[in-house]
Amino acid sequence: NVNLKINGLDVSAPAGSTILEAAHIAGIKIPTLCFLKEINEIGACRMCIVEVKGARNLVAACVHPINEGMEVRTNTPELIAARKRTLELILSDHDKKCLSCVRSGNCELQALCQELGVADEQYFAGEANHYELDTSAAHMVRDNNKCILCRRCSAVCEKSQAVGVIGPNQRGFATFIGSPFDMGLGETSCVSCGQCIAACPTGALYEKDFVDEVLAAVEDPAKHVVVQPAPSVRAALGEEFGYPMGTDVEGKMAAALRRIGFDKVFDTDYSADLTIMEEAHEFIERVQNGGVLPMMTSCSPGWVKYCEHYFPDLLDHLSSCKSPQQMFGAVTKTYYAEKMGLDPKDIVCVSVMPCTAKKFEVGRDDQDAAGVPDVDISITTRELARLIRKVGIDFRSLPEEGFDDPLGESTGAGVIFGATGGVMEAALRTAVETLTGEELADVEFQEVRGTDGIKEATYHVADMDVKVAVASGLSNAKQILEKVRAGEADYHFIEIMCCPGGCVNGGGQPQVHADVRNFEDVRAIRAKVLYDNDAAKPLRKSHDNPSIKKLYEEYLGEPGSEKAHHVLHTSYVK
Ligand code: HC1
Ligand code: SF4
Repeated sequence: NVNLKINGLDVSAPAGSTILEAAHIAGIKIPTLCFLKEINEIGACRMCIVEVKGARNLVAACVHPINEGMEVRTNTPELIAARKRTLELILSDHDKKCLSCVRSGNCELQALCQELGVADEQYFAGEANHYELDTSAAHMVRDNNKCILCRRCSAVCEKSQAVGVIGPNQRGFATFIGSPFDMGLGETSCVSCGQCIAACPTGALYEKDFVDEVLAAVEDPAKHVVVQPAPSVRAALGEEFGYPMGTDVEGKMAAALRRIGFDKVFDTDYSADLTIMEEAHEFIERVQNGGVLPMMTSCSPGWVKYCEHYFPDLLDHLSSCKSPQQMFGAVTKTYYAEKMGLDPKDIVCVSVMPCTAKKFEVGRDDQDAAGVPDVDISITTRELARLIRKVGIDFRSLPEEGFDDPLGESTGAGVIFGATGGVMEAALRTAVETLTGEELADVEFQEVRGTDGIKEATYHVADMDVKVAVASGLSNAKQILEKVRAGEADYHFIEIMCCPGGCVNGGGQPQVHADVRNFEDVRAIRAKVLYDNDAAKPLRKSHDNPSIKKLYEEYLGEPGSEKAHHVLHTSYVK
C-alpha cells in the first residue's frame, strides 16, 4: 500500500490507485463529470481537480496516480470556486429547462450545481449553440442542447460496444457530438443498445417514450391489454423508488402493473422458459445432424443487429429462435387469443424491458405470428417508473402480488436470462437432461456465472465434450466472433448479450450516477437478485414448467414442430 495525506487525513491505498480512488477509500468525495472507470479516463472536464503539494499545476484526481508521502487537498475555497466556474461555463451553453427534463432529479450536472451552490441560471447567458433534436433512431432521441461534451457516450459506444457511431464533430466552441458526416443516428449502424443513454450524465440522450401510448391502450375498452416485464426489470425497478441497488421488487412490480390497469399481468420469464425449450432442441438437432456450429443465442436484439451489420457472414450461426419478448407476443396473439376467444387485432401486448433495442425489435420483419405485430409497445424500466409515478401509485406501500395464469408461470431458468451466462445455464439445464435422460444432480453451472466479459467452459455430456463460450458487451463478443470467423474456435454453443453484464445492465435500466458506477459493480449486484430469485424457486428447469408443458400439449406439439417454427422462430437480414 501507499501512504498519503488527503485533507490532512492519513490515507493508505493500494499502489497504482488514483487520487480519486484513494479519496474514496477515505470517504472523501471528489466530484467528477467526464470520468467513467475503464471507459472514459481522459481527465478533461476539470471537475475533479485537486491540489498536490509541490506540484506546479492543479491535477485531475481521476487519472493522477498516488505516491508515497503525497499531500493532497480536495476542498479548498479556491478549488470549490474553480469547479463552480467550470459548471458556470457549461451552463452558459446549456439548455436549462430542468423542469421538463427527463433527467430532472437524477441529473449529474444538476446535482453538482446544487452541491456547489451554483445559483442564478440567467447569470450565465452568453453565446450559445442551438441544435435540432435527432429523432431518426427507432429507440432514442439525442438533444445536443443538453450535451456537456463529456464524451462518456462516445467512449462507451466505441470501447464497450465496438460500434463507434457517435463522437465529437468540429472543434472549439462549435464542437458537438454527432455521427459521421452529421448523419442521423438512425442512418448509421447504431445497434440501439442504449449504453450511451446509461452513460450520459444529463438529459442529452434518452429513450423514445411510450408512456402515453400505454396509458391510452389501457384506457381503451375495446382493447385487451397484456403486459410482460422482462427478467431484469424486477432487479432494478426498485432503484427508481429509493430501494438499495440489489433489491428484488418482483411482487410490488406485479402489483403496480395490475393497478395501472393491464387486463393481464404476465411475465417474460414464462417465454424465457419457452425460448429454452426451442433453443435447446435446436442446439441438439444441430449437434446430431451436422448443423452449423457453434450455435449462437439470438435473444438480445442489439447483438442480432450487430451481427447483421458487422458479421453478416456468421448469421447462419444465429439460433432461429425469436427472443423471449417476441415469443411472448406470438403466443399471446395465437394460443392465448384462441383460448380466450379474442381477435388478435384487439390485443395490445406491452413489454417492459431493461433494453432500448427491444423498441427496435418489435418492428422487425418476420415477427408477426398472427399477422399482426407480436409485440405492440416496448417500454424501458425507466418508462415503467415514470408510468407508475404518473398514475399516482405509491410504489413503496404496495403489497407483493403474483402474476396471472397461464402466461405468468416460470422456473428459475427463465429469470436468470437477465444476467450474462444465464441463457447458457438455462439451456444447459434442459439440454443436458434431454441428452442424458437423467436428472441433473446440481442445476448450477458456476463456470458460466460472473461478470467477466468472456467466459468459457467444457462440459462432458452423454459421451461428448460440449464446449461453450459466453460474451457480454459487444467488444468482448467481437473477439470471439473474429475467432469463429477465422475458423479458430471449436465452441459448440455461444451466448452473446449486447450489454456488458447482460440485461441487468441494459440501456433501459435506471441510470446509475458515475460516482456509484465508478466504485461498485452494478452488474454483479443486480445479477445476484436474479440468481437468488432462481435459487428460491421450486422449479428451476424450463422443461418442468407446467404451463409450458401445457402449451406444447394443447397447441404447439413438440419443440421444433412446424407450428412451433411458424410461431416462435424468425429470420435475419443479410
Ligand atoms: Fe433480456 Fe431476454 S434476458 S433479452 O436481457 O432473452 O431486454 O431481462 O427480456 O426478450 O427473458 C432484455 C432481460 C429479456 C428477452 C428474456
Ligand atoms: Fe452506440 Fe449503442 Fe448508443 Fe447506438 S445506442 S450510439 S450503438 S452506444
